[in-house]
Amino acid sequence: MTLPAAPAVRPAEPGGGRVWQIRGAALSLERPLVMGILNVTPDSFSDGGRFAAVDAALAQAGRMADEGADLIDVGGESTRPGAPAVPPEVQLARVLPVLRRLVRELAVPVSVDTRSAVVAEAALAEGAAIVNDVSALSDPAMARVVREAGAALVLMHMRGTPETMQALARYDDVAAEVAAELGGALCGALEAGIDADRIVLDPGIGFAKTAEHNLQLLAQLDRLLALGRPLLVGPSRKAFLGPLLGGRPPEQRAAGTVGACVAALLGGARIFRVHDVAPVRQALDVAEAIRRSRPDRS
Ligand code: HH2
Repeated sequence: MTLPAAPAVRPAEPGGGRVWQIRGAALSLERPLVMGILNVTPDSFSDGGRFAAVDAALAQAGRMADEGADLIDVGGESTRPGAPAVPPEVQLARVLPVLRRLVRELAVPVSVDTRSAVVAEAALAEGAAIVNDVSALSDPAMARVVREAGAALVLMHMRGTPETMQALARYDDVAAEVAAELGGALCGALEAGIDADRIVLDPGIGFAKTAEHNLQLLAQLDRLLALGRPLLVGPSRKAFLGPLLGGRPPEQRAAGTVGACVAALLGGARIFRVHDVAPVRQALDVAEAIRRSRPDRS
């Protein structure tokens, strides 16, 4: 298989000196950022149905902000393996009432987790600052919507769709292939006129990956850092943790999630999308202080 060449951009430093330009603000990456997950869905794999009512969603977002979340990621479509696509109008009915109040009532930037340009455009009109697109611009209108709003963009790696992706989890060298495919998505976003400093990249833990692929990716984040953009990771409560934790169900995987986040931080990730904000916040702050204390840290 011939892989497209990675774009010629400066490697991102895992540590200081970098900012992520989001809509209306520049987020410093000096300190690791925690993105709290707010799924307003009936069927998400670990919290489906818990925050579908607006008041419950607002309360959960407030809790996550109090616990140290820097961002809140709102989504109205589960993307767990096998999940069917949710029509934009259904996503909008779930997301907009929550997003409107979040933007007014919380001093934390909000991102919208969607593959649909229609949903992204409406969410941005209500004040969202970031589009988190797990399909890395599969909707041909998405790049224009992001660019015109001056929004930030998360480009995540996946193959196929959530319905088809697990059959596509075949790699000779997962880190090289994910880097090449994400590099292609990054080039597409840049060519569409989205500023590089608004874009972060995500290996897509659990998306068209086996458990072994997820571990290999988390162990080789430096190969994705070579693309020159900050890295976001989303290992939170995911299935690959289960066998490592004696088969614990998703809601009992917070400590395992902490382990994955700390390993990813030491590998160069700077943004962490998680359900369990308090323990991840504490762990990252301590791990970062230790990382910064290395005498050889450049
Ligand atoms: N994972 C999920 C959803 N969105 N976005 C990014 N950038 N990275 C991820 O790893 C990621 C994501 C899936 O997790 P979750 O939202 O908890 O579950 P569900 O898709 O079932 O709602």
